[in-house]
Amino acid sequence: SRRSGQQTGRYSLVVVSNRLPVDFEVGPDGAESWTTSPGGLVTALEPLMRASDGAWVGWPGVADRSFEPFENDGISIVPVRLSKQDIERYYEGFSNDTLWPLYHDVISPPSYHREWWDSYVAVNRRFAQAAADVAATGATVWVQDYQLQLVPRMLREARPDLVIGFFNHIPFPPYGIYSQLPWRKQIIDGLLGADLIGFQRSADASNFSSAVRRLFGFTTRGMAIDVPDGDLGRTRRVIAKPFPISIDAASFEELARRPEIQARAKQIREDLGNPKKIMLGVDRLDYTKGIGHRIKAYGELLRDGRLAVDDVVLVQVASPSRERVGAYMALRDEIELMVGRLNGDYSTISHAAISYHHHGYPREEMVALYLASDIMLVTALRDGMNLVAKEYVAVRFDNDGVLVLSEFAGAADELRKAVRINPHDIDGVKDAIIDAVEMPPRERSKRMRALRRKVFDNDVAAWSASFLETLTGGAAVQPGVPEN
Ligand code: GDG
Repeated sequence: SRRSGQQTGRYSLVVVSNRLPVDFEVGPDGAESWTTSPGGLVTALEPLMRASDGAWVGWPGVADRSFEPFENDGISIVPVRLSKQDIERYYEGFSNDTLWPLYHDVISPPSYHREWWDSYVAVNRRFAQAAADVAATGATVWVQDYQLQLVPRMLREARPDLVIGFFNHIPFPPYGIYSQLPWRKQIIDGLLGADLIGFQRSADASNFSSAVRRLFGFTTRGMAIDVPDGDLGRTRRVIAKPFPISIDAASFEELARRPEIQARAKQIREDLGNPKKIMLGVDRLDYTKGIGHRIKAYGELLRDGRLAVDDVVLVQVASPSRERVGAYMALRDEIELMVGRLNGDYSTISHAAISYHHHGYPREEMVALYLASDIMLVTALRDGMNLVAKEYVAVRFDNDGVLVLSEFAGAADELRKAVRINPHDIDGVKDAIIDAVEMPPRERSKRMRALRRKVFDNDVAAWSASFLETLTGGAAVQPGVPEN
């Protein structure tokens, strides 16, 4: 029962995300090329996409350029065009300066601008149309993340034959916070166009269901929401359910076992002066990650003499992020002021208190850093999952290392054997760091084994398989099913 005028495409599995798994790049000499950005999501979906004739709809990372669909490594790439103004309003504006802070407990105040909202609607429509154009009759479409929350409803209206899933990679806030949003009903209505809405934690799924009840009064029972469909009193069942995302754990362990990466880890320890304990933070430079709280706790431990600068170092990788958004510029100044002060107060000629890096590194270097570090500090104030915590665990095949983990990261639901912290409680963070420093080897190994079981049992392939099986009832998307 397609709407007249809508042609169907040929793809039986369509993934829709803000960014494509490939980036279009223009070199300094003007040379144009496509580079693959091998994220976990691509790794997990690649085999399924190849086996079931899949297409990926998204933005190629460059403004004002149109591209025809093309094939990349067995996956069809369908680029969506964004203008410079779309990027400013839909992406940097509504996505990263309205929704991102709102969904992360208003750690930074969200900005509400009607022209950003208008752009968000227009761009979501463009993504929905692109997906509708390429999806085969009865295809499965999987929409990713907060930038595209209106796409499920728009798709369902254009193509009622489709099976539509949505996964939210960031938290869904409690109603008291969510209700600030001037477009709170439109966003919920957009999401309810999906058959299955996945969240990181069960708290996110129940926050969503409660917003549905408060704003629309629909009946919800457990994970099921009955959404009125048409005017004959019929309802359509939508499921809102947690699917905690993960990483390709085996590939991280494989990297960690390579002799050259182990040698690099040793070299890093030596270059840092072979301190007794190396602590590590790895985050996009984002106000949700609690980088300042971590530095404050560490600085007080040095001040109090509970840690000595000759014995420890904090390596902080803060990868550049959203540098055109005001809150991120202010955060960078704040963090770099703290780092400078702390190093000024406590570093000696031979030992820096903090080794700070505002860079992105190749994955190999990240794995070497994880291997070289005795203690991993994840102090997020709010985080959908936090993959860094899982990556640290996946590389520690030596069953050593201590993970200090914020209870406000989604990963805390699964990684119960981490040293848990409330990052707002600076004294508690300080005590947890000392516990990690003093933890005996047997205790470290016992905890790391338990953490590794969790991460390897639910890797990203298990995550995507379980989402798609729930979405399609195990029928529509299976690798190895021949076409026709
Ligand atoms: C969002 C949600 C959720 C970081 N710096 C470098 C680098 N990274 C990699 C890490 C990790 C990824 O980026 C960051 O993932 P996180 O999960 O930690 O955080 P977000 O970027 O905020 O991701 C989050 C996630 O979506 C998935 O659903 O877990 O809660 O906020 O893989 O290793 N990688 C390299 N160089 C760097 O400098 N190569």
